[in-house]
Amino acid sequence: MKSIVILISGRGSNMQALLEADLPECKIAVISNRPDAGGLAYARERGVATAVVDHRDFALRADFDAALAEAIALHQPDLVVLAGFMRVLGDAFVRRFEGRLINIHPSLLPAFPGLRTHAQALKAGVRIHGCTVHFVTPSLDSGPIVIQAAVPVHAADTEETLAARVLDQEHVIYPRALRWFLEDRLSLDGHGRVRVDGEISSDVILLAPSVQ
Ligand code: NHR
Ligand code: GAR
Repeated sequence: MKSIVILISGRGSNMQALLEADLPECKIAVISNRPDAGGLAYARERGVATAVVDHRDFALRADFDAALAEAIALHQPDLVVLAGFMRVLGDAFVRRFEGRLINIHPSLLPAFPGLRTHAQALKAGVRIHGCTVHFVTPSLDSGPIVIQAAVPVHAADTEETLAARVLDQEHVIYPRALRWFLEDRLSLDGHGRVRVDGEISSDVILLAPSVQ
């Protein structure tokens, strides 16, 4: 059976969506870098193994990364899933798990990498925003893309209303990406792109604003 480790830093709604999705059977553990992460309580209630590696216990990022890597390795995971994990990971960590490390980012990458993505989108005036599941590489928010979902940006949107619309789609696409992984349908094509076996091509054109 495949083993998955989910890394969280806070609320953990993406982790919750993954735990609630009816995925093929797998072993799941949850690790947080914050002892007070809301998602930990939910995972414990469901009987999921949890651990905390508090980044504030380490003066050096490399030492935190090493301790986190050890805590993860105990589970011998086939995949490490960043779900609202808020610490940038160093090259050594990423290389150790490269090819089996994925993240969900709240923008349509390569637009708006980094933090405060919804504020960035509103400032840029884009009409379409969204979220991206990607493999993690040492270079932040720029690894091979697995799946994206788009949402319209409304004139009256605030960071909060836009974030909520994007988050709903995160909860749709992250379980889908994990299902593809568990069904062995994901591979890299050698040019830094992801292949999804059995993918159905779509000829739907999305437009926003959706006026005639
Ligand atoms: N690490 C690598 N090497 N590559 C990626 O693509 C990564 C990563 C670590 C996390 C998630 C990410 C996102 O989806 C992610 C992708 C945190 C920051 C950040 O600047 C940036 C991007 C992401 C997560 N964090 C601050 C830091 O100093 C701390 C912010 C905080 O604690 O609130 O690490 O956008
Ligand atoms: C999600 O929107 C996720 O995409 C984002 O933080 C939120 C976490 O919510 N991640 C990042 O911004 C990474 N830098 P959650 O804890 O409820 O899943």
